[in-house]
Amino acid sequence: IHEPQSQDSLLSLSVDSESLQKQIDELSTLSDTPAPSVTRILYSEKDVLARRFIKNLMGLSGLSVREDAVGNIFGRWDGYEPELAPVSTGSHIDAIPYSGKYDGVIGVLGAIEAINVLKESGFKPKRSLEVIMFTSEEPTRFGISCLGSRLLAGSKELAELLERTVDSQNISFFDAAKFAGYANHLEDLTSVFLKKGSYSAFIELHIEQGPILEEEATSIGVVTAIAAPASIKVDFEGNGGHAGAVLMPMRNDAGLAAAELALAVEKFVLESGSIDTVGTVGILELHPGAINSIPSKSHLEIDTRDIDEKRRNVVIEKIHQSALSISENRGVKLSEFKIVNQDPPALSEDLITMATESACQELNLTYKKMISRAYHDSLFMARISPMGMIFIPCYKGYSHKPEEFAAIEDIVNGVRVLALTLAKLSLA
Ligand code: HGY
Ligand code: MN
Ligand code: MN
Ligand code: MN
Repeated sequence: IHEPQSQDSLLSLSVDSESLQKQIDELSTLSDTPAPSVTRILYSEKDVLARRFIKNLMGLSGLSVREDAVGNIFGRWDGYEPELAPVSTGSHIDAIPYSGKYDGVIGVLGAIEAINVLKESGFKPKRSLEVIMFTSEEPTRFGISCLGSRLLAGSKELAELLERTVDSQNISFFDAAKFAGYANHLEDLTSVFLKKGSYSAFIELHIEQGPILEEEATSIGVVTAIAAPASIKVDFEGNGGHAGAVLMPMRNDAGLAAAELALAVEKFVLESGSIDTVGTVGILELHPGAINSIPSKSHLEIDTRDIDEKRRNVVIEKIHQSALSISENRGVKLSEFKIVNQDPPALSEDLITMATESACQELNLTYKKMISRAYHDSLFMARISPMGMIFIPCYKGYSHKPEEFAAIEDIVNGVRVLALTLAKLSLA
């Protein structure tokens, strides 16, 4: 039997901040856009190189590495009671176009470093510890957010959808996955599904992607809930035509239909009655995209979220009604109105938030409970495991843009809280 381990040896152990910063900087160079931006798209060449980088670090930390059919990567440290459900932690390394180098990365590199800290302190895990690098948290390539964690959480509809999904270059999901070396079991994506109870706990370290911790000079955010995200794809079609020759009363301009709907999205979220309702039209494409040709097609992608699911669904319904009436009034065809995802929020597990809070207290770090307005793989891991998240401050709350920044001292605080929390959960 193992004598209760002194956790105070953990309190002292220092994170190797130098090598962690170097890893963050090196990983950021695996990008399709020039520094300081990072662009790393699912199954791209740079993504494959980044995956190799992560697997190598997992190996160097003595983790046994496995990958599933879609490229979720698992690095495991066996506990002395390996038959118990492990404790897991992790995040993503894919990056949307022209974004930053900390979103997701902190929760993967930081998790591996947390394992290093625990090993060096002589800690012996009872429950195995598993670091997970999730495939494609960002929706960039195939329009589906949290693709890897949705599958892990057992989404049958996603498994079916991926069989007929292509990206904007008409490359199928399966061909893209094969390019990245994930060729086996693609015919049966249900092999990715994890059973409920596969983990006793899942906890994710992530930058806040908001300004509160920095503004309040608080070191750690203990996340209590993750907001409910939804995304909608809309296509309008009109007759198009010559920008000079077609008189205004004869037009059914698909571009103006899109513009009207975009402003309607803003109106509906502002009138929701809560500051917590948000809406964004992040993609708005006009066809043919020539200055002197009336847009004959428009394609919008709408992201709307709220911490209150019902309030968010009211906004979605209003957007749908508005798309129909715009189509009617402007004589344009609403050729597509597709709700891509309409997810419920997720609540963190008390067991995990309490372990995190006591870790902060023992490490003498200030912390505050807060919600996450951004979604994360944790939103889906919560469907199969008790979930928790640890936030660290980031510069002015910037994220999804090259100015994203987290100070190494804050990253080190996050890694130490993660390490101590993992230790507590592993011995639970
Ligand atoms: O969009 C999000 O909330 C996440 O950062 N991908
Ligand atoms: Mn992101
Ligand atoms: Mn993220
Ligand atoms: Mn479309």
